[in-house]
Amino acid sequence: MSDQDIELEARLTEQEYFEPPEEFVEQANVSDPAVYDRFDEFPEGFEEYAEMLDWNEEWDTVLDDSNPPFYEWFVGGELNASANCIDRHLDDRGDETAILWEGEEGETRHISYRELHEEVNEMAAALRASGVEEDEVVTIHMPMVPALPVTMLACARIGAPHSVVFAGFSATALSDRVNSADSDHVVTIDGYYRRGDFLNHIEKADEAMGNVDHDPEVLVWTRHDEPEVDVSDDYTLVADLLAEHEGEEVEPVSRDAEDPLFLMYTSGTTGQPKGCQHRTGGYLAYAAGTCNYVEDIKPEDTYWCSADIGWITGHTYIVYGPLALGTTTVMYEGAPDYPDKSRTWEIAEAYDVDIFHTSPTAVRQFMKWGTEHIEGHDFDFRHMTTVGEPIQPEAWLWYYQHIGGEDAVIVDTWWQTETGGHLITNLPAIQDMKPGSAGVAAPGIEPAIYDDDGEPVDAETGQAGNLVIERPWPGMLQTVYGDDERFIAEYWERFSDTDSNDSEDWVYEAGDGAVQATDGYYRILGRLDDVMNVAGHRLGTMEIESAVSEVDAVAESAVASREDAEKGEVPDVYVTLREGVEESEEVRQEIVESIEEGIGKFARPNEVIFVDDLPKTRSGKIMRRLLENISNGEDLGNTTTLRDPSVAERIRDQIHAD
Ligand code: 6R9
Repeated sequence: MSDQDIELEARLTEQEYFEPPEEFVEQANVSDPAVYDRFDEFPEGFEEYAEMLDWNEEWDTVLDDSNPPFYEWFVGGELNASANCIDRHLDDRGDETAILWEGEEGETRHISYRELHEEVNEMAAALRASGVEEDEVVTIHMPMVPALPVTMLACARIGAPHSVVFAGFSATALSDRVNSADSDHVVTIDGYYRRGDFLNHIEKADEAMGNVDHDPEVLVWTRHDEPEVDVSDDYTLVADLLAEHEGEEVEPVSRDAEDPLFLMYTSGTTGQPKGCQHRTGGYLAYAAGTCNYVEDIKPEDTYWCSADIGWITGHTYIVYGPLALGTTTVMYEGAPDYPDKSRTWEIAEAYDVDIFHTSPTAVRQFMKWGTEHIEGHDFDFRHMTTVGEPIQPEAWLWYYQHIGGEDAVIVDTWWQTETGGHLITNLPAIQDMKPGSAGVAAPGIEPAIYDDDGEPVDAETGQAGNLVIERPWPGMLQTVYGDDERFIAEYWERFSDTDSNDSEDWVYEAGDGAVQATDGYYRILGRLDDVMNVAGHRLGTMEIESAVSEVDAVAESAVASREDAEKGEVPDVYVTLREGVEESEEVRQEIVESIEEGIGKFARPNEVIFVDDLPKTRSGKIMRRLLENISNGEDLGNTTTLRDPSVAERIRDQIHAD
């Protein structure tokens, strides 16, 4: 252990809870614990969030739960998300910065609400002129440039749900999503900067279009005034469309509260990702509400969430929530270590960021890089968030001391693509912080821990179990796009009485393990299903395996998660080869490439391990858990259900031979 580790350990042993600074509490958006009582008036409590928005038509029913799990929120209400994020701020805050963007090469753009209004209107006109219709899903494959939120908000304005695909996803992942959503329009960009290089991004769309089973129109933004890479003649340049629609205004379409706002594909327990479908009213209300109460955002703040908009965190906590509240939201295009490891703190200083939101992976990285990159940078956060994975108490304390200067609050927020917004988190002025713990239930949310038989586990027992949510909430997904059965099978079936029409009999299964302490705080232990969390990116082991199976030389494969000090988890791929194929560097390379092509470079395996056989149960199921034990150097545990226990032992001996 280093001196730093010893010091952190000592402090943690000494102190379990950390109080929010008085200065924070005094200015907090919410500091009265009565908020929890108000939200316990279920479902009416959630009206408090809906009232933060402007509605064209007031709802007449807060929650229709007559057909669980197909809940409907703010029924009868009508609104437009783009009008809520832009138009309604024009009178008071038109000249204030809505989006503060910094490109990797150092250029900056301060986009005021008025400018955002103009750009979104022109893009909305352009989309409409290209034939985008209300309720048509537009797939957007774009990096962290202002054109991305502009396109999202333009879609929202004309009532076309968007499906944003993280820019790091491969051509195959893109074509899968375009096919699944049956998108007739795909919006992309020529390229963007990453660690000083201009990446050709459009080539992914070029390749993807060959695998799309229909013929979508491709609209192309350019990172600079002119395209920097070849753009196919079949595509339409957005710049040309915008020129045709300069100055045009598009009346925001009044959307039913239940009309979908977007799809976000996420990994599950099968090879095919699921399109989580989010509603307009409930989602936006929940995004605005949690930004207000959990993130403590005020219009005059500068708020920086360093996630990528291509994931749910960016949707809710870079775009929709912050803009609905009329604040300034920061976007940075590039890598945190380009041109050097102090880039993050330079940005924080230059823009005087008040609220900073990042992932435990980033914190561990900053910690590894060392405090010398922070020193000398004059920034002062009032509030900091973590999301995406459990944060180890040591990393938490380091973040608290070195980034927060011991006078910022930290909120650890647990939630998922499916949940739309935070579900387990403290309200920073109300509860004390407890390193390593996500905290208590958010207002109105009813989490519980069940054992495998569906019996509630009492906090007093200190026992871990399945994290579930016993009551609906406005930010929850509506369904899996086009697949109501999968929606039920993935999230509800296990712990619900699916024959019942009483919503009390329906329980949402999160897929995470958790334990509740007697103080009511939840500690999240990680996924219990075949989903991994690599540097906060969610990946299905089955998705990786299906990419591996594309390689001819491979007979069978299994992906196991290995614990990693920096990324949290990384995938190890165990492979058996076909008869007559020898293991070789070429085959290994082919496997890695197949994963990069099928999913994206961010899914690259930690190791490819060639084995003679995979451990299987008597019924022939591969036991990934055993491989995980092997990858992590743990005991094999009970191997009696294996067809041939010696297989696991041989793999263990092969890997840990030295
Ligand atoms: C928002 C987001 C969801 C999964 C989730 C869990 C893990 C998220 C966490 C956390 C521990 C936290 N997770 N927040 N684990 N503490 N504060 O990350 O969505 O990409 O769908 O991932 O991430 O395992 O089930 P998503």
